[in-house]
Amino acid sequence: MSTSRRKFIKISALGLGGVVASTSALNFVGSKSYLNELVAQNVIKKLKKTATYCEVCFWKCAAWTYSDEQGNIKKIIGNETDPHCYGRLCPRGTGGVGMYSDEDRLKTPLIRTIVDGEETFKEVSWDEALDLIASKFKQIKSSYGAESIALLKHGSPGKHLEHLFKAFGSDTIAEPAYAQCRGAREAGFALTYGSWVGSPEPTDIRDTKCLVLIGSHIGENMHNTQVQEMSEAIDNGATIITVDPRFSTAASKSKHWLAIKPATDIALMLAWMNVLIEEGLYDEDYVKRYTTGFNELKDHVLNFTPEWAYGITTIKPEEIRKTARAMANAAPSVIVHPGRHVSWYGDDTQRARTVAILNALLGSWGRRGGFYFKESIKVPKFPSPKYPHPKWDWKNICEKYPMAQMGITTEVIRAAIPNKENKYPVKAMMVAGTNITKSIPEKELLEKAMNEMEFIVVMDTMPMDVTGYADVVLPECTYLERYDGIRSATNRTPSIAVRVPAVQPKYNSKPGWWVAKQIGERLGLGDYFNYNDYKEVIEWQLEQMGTSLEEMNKIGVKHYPRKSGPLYLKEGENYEFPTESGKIELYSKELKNLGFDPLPNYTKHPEPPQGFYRLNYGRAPMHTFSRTANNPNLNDLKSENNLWVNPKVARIIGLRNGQEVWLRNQDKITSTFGIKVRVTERVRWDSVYMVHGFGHDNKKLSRAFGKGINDTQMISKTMVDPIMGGTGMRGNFVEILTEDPHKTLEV
Ligand SMILES: Nc1nc2c(c(=O)[nH]1)N[C@H]1C(S)=C(S)[C@@H](COP(=O)(O)OP(=O)(O)OC[C@H]3O[C@@H](n4cnc5c(=O)[nH]c(N)nc54)[C@H](O)[C@@H]3O)O[C@H]1N2
Ligand SMILES: Nc1nc2c(c(=O)[nH]1)N[C@H]1C(S)=C(S)[C@@H](COP(=O)(O)OP(=O)(O)OC[C@H]3O[C@@H](n4cnc5c(=O)[nH]c(N)nc54)[C@H](O)[C@@H]3O)O[C@H]1N2
Ligand code: SF4
Ligand SMILES: [Mo]
Repeated sequence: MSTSRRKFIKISALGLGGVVASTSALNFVGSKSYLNELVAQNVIKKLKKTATYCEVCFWKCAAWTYSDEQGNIKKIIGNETDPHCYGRLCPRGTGGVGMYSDEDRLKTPLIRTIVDGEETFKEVSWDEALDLIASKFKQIKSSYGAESIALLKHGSPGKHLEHLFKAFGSDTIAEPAYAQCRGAREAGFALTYGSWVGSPEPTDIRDTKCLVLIGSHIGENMHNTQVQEMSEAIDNGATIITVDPRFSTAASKSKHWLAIKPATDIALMLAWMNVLIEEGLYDEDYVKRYTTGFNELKDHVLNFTPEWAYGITTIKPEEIRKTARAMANAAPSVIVHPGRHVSWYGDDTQRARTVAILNALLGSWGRRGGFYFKESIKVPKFPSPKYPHPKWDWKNICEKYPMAQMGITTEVIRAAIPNKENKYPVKAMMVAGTNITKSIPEKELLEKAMNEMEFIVVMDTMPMDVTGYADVVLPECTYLERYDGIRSATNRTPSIAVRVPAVQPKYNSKPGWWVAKQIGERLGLGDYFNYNDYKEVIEWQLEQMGTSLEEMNKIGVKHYPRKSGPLYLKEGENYEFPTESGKIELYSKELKNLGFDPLPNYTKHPEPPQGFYRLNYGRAPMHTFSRTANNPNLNDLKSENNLWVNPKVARIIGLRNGQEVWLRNQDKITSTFGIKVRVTERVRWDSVYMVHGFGHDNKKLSRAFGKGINDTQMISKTMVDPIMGGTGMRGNFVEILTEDPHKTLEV
């Protein structure tokens, strides 16, 4: 097969008619005051109120959608009783209505076709699209096995498709929210405590006396309750210590900002351990009772003094000692936050281990103001036949990485590239709710794999970049227009929330559950989809859980009592951790047996060559990854990203605030678009910074097209975590170009 079989098609090739929707800016004065305003104006009484949970990010805040008699969504407001939001949505959740009203949405199914020798998409009926998918799936199953069809997914639609795939016989499933996000953290904590941190993180921020943020930029990272609890903790006098090479929003609220040299965090943490142990500040009783390997750790960190770390991290020894003492002072009500997007430098599981060990020395796991013991309630599974047993699955593809506990997207994608040694070839793929062209770096790998695959289906709400690879594009309706699975919250106490459609699906879009059922039936898997409407599934489950859809429509969130015991350890309690030793494993025999360092070590990472700067990226409060860049309400608040540049660098290169520049990375990849400079002391002189998710190159995204630079385009070099296969993305270096490189080329 020729490698250029599949031409990348931009949906702009189509003349889809657009319905003009309101783009008026929403008033982001905070949900509660807005609610009061509506109540005062007597508006709210006339509006219909529907229960939902937010899908703008994966914190899944429970909310109320208010719509009028004509079916227009007027407002989305947080559910007061929800432990994920305490009645307040973040700006993105409030602006979620823009996902519904965006006139650039995918409107009808599309099939790749050839017109006058040119590949393009044609609009088709659902039947035509679904029939094609089913016949291709059957054909690929008979040639290679169902295992050869992979699913890449994120969010609610993924759950429905996962059911379809497992019923069909494929567990070749992965998501960027693992290997490109929090996978290394989960591996590091699982190795130490025997369990994942999980989402939402069981950090008892509300009651903490000291919160240590290591590259966790809460405040820009808008994970709702963490932001709210952090602000409460600050009001209550908690000490905030932020370790970040950039003066983040969190750093601006901190007593101590440690402007660490990028990629040196493990050295800082080893020095903190050294101080805690040498000065006898660690929780001796906790360590004795609950941990194993303390003596090995003590010997290990003996020489990692603050003076040693100073030379590596650029943080003064006195500052290291002062902050270590501040943590010990607050202990056990102290949290060294595990972070979330931790795929940074390739030694990320070891960095997560360092964080985990520090918390153990401080005795914060299972303590008030540290980490609480979380609990959730199990949602009963709707009756359905057993899944067949696949001959191989994602685990086989990822076997090179012993601690991979979920599918690694990059490995699953690589498996599509023919290779004699590859016993587990991927031949087709379905992508749902994930924009892999922006969330997975290594464009070359992606393009090669996409070209090789025999069939690709993309289900999205928007004509995102990833649709360009598809043979079939399916328009899912937004979360405001559909039922989805019951959200079971893992929190201080268990609770559930439901998602009920507030309005009918716009255009010719359909819910993900419906798509899964339709494909399933065409594949002869009707028994797995024994309902006409997903509503029936929820109704059945709710009944098992002692409630009903009627009740849930009134309350949105239902709370259940805790059953697993207290939130924290009792004084002197004997507690068995789910590790092999039953203890917190400071020294990891498991890692040792696998041939890795049983105790974390600092390793030096490459530094930017002369004239280059380390590319740093992060979040903006009003956007989620690449998914909201075109959202009319959120685009109104921030339509492009900026390049943060230190004044010293600006002076050397001669840059002004607001000047447009382009970037070229160490592999000579030049940014497609330009970006405006923001000269600021808030970033170190050795790095530049931008918000992830901008620089869209599909014209069909009318508001987002060409706005800012796509950080992923500049990440061509990755550093893979040998323990769990995560994609370290922070080892790329860029030079700043003041002339438009594309213009120069044309001359
Ligand atoms: N360069 C770089 N890469 C990164 C990151 C970074 O900061 N920089 N962050 C990493 C992290 S932490 C994560 S978790 C991942 C996230 O990566 P992704 O999971 O790819 O996240 P999004 O960019 O939000 O892509 C979501 C896609 O789902 C679509 N979508 C939204 N709502 C729905 C829906 O209801 N149904 C369907 N079918 N589709 C929907 C959106 O239009 C979009 O195309 O990216 C990782 N990759
Ligand atoms: N508004 C908004 N909030 C979100 C999201 C979103 O898209 N939008 N996405 C959510 C998701 S899925 C995730 S995973 C989280 C991600 O958010 P977090 O886990 O909080 O953070 P990261 O993206 O890893 O890191 C960003 C911070 O790390 C700093 N940093 C860079 N290099 C280093 C280093 O070497 N050492 C240290 N100590 N710091 C460094 C950067 O300056 C930046 O402040 O955000 C979540 N919250
Ligand atoms: S944190 Fe914001 S975007 Fe995420 S679920 Fe909650 S309201 Fe929605
Ligand atoms: Mo993430």
